[in-house]
Amino acid sequence: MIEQIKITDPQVYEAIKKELQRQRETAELIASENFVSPAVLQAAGSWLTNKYSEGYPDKRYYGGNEFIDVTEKLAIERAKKLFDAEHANVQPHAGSQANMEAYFALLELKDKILGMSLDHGGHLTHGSKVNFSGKFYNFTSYGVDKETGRIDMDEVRKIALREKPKLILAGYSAYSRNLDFREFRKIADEVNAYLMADVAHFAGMIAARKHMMPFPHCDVVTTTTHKTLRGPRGAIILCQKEDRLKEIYHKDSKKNLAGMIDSAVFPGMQGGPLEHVIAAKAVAFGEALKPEFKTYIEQVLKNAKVLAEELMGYGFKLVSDGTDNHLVLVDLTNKGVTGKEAETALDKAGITCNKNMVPFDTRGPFDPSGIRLGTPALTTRGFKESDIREVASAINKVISNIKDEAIKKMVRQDIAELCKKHPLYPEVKL
Ligand code: DSN
Repeated sequence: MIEQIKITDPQVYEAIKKELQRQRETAELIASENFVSPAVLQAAGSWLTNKYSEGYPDKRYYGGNEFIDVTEKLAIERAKKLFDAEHANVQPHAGSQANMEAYFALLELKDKILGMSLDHGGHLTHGSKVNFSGKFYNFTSYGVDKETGRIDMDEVRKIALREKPKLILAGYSAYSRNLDFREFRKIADEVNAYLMADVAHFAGMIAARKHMMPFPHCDVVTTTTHKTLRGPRGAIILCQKEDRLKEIYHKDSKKNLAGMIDSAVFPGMQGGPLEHVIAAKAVAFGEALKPEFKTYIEQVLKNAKVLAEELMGYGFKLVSDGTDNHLVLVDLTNKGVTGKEAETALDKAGITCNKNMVPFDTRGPFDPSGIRLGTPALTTRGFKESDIREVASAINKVISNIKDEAIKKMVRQDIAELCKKHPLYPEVKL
C-alpha cells in the first residue's frame, strides 16, 4: 500500500518513510506508545475505512454491513473475554471520547466526580480545567502521599466521605503502582457512587492477568487500545450489564447500564464508527488472547523493574522509589536538570520520552521536574534486561552531561546499533 503513496504523493510518502526510519533507529520510551503487528497495521489500512455503519451489529442505519458486523462482533466478543466483562462497546474513537461517553452515560452535567489529580498522575479527562471534563463536571481529586508517592486509600475514603461524589474514578497516566479496585469499590459503596476505572495504561497487564481484574468491582471500565494492549489507536468501553445504582440515580430510565453506555457512544457522542480500526482492534484482541501476549507483558514488567533499578543505581530519584508496572516516573530535581531539558537532550541522543510533572512539583507543565519512561514499545521489538541496562546507562550519560553535544552524538550511535539488533518491521523495505 505504501508503494502507491510513493507514486501518487511523494511528499507524504517521504514523511511516512522517515517516520519509520525514526522509529527503527531510536529507543522509544514513551510509556503510552507501542508498535502494532503487521496484521493490525493491515486491518487498520484496509478498505473497511470506506463504510458507513452508524448503529450496532444487526441494527445499522445503512445497508451493506454484513461483513462489518462480523469484524465488530469479533472485536466485542474478544474484548469481553480479555477483560471478563459482561458488555463491550468497541466504537470509541479515542480514550478521551470513551471517558466522555462513560460520563454522559452515568451522570448529569455538573455532577461530582472524584478522580486522581493530573499533577499527581491523573489525566486531562479526569477533571482538568482546560478539558471538557473540568468544564462539564464538578471534579474533586485525590493524589499521592508525599512520603511514599503512592495513593493512600484512607485519604481517598476521607475525601469521598466528605465530598460524596456520584462517580469515583480509578486510573492514571503517570503512576507506577498497581491499583486496588476492591478497596475503591468499598469506598464507592459507602457513598453510593459508581466506580469507573480508566485502565488505558495498564490494560495489557489486565488482559494478561498480571493486574487485579477491574470486574466485578467496577461498573464501567474505559481503555485506549494502543498502549500496553498493543492495538490500533482507539478505545473501548466495558461495563456490567445492570445499573447497580438504578434505584438511586436512574429510576425512570428504561435502559440497563449496557444500554446507557451504547446510547452515550451512538447517537450520544459519535457518528459513524471507524470500522477499519475496529477490525484492527479485533485482530489485536485476538493476539492479546494468545499465550505469547502474556509472555510479552511479563517481559514488559521485568524490563521496567530493571530500568527502575538501574536508574536508581545511577542516583536517579523515582517517584514511589520503583515500579509495579510498565513505567517509571523520574524526578530530576537532584540532578539539576528540568524535564524539558532532559526530553530535548535525550531526543537528540536517540531516546524518546516525555517531560512530566511529578507529585508536588514546584515547576509548571511546560517545563516540569520530571520525565516519564516506559518499556512497552522496546519490549515489543525484543529488548531484554541486558538491552535495558544499556538504555539506562545511555540515559545516565546524557543527563549527567546535559550540555555535552559530543556525548549525545555518541549515545545516538550506540542506541542506533542497539536498535539494529532488534529490527522493527524487518519485512518492510523502503
Ligand atoms: N496521552 C496519553 C499518555 O501519554 O499517557 C494519555 O492519554
